[in-house]
Amino acid sequence: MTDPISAFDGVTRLKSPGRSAVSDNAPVERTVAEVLRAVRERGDAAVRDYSKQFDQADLATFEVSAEERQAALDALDPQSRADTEFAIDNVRAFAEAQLATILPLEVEPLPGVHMGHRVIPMERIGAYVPGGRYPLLSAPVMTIVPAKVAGVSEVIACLPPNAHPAMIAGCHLSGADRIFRIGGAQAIAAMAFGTETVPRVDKIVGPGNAFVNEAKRQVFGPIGIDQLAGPSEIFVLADHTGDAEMIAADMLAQAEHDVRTRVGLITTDAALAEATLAEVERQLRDLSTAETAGAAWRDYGEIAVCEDEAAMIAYSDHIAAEHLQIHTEDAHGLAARLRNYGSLFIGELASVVYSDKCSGTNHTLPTMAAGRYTGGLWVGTYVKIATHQWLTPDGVKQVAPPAARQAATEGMEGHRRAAQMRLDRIQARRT
Ligand code: HSO
Ligand code: ZN
Repeated sequence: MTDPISAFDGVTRLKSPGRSAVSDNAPVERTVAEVLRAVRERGDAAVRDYSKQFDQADLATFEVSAEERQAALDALDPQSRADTEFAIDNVRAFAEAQLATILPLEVEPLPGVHMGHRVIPMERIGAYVPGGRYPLLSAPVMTIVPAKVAGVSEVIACLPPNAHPAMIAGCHLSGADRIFRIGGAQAIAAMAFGTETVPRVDKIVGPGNAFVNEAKRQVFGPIGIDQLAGPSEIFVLADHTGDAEMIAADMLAQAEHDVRTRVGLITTDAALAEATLAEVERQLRDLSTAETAGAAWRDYGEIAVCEDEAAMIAYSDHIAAEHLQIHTEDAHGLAARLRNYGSLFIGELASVVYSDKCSGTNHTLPTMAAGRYTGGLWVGTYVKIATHQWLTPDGVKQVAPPAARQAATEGMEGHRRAAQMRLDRIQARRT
């Protein structure tokens, strides 16, 4: 994990983050291990107990019925429904275009040795839809729609029992096959192990609170997970052309998510740094979510002034921010030189908030420097690239001798025999 407070070459800070996001996870680990064990052993009964204990919910059935889906849809005002459908259409169109780039392969790299891969959708996935501070209507869209585009046979959605009804409508419109009112670690446990009512899934996706995250980490192995989601992050790279008002607005937009949101400006322009610092304070004065956004800004906000563009790039690649905006004269030129980020927003017209809601790229993205090794959720999250091969006698003649020799060297007699046997048969047939 990157230490946000440490020094970095060519970078001076006008404002440093007050804290580093590292916290002691041991109590969460213990609670989650206990929840997982109980759900594995007692199924629905344990899910029911934890729903009472953690979510104050005493539900006769977990699954959302067809009538309840309809009621949630009816309760959604027409404009919200149209806006959700707009987001669904855009996320679907981009996922379809991306799927078209994931191609099957058949090659013959050695004469007679044929190999390739197939693109196989997963059978059943579980989308965790968080409750959280705000009912994020785009959250189910981002996890469910690309799964359907990928060709997943069954998409299960779990959301906390007290989630806003609009979230049920969002799951339904996105195409969830089954929806369950189960939240927290018990939801992850139910989907990972299966219970009397919740089927076991192959992979669990979607962000959640610390308990959800830890539960995903603990079930990983036999069950796939997308990634471990941390608090949201936004960084802006800007030069003298940057607009302090816009930059402050984009930073505060993400800061209102959570008091641990990490926001920052990295700039080559000291005057812009000063102006943005003042602008954040000015905008916080009348932002209705200033309590959260202001706390995030105080604790995790930063403004870094870089001696040149190279230092700006190096520092940005070090952070690997979840969302990275570029507000410079040649934004496309700078974009091409960056390596680590979750998703990139090129030029000041491309605000993160558009992709948060509806423009079409996925908003479930790597945080806590995971952008160094992965991109965000996408249609490829829901398919497997699985290899295969087939050989002709000519192919066997090429690979059998080296395989048999290697096995002999290693003392693996069983391997040597199996390798040699086919060659012997082919040669026997010839004579
Ligand atoms: N920024 C969040 C997504 C979101 N924001 C949805 C608002 N609505 C995750 O990256
Ligand atoms: Zn957001």
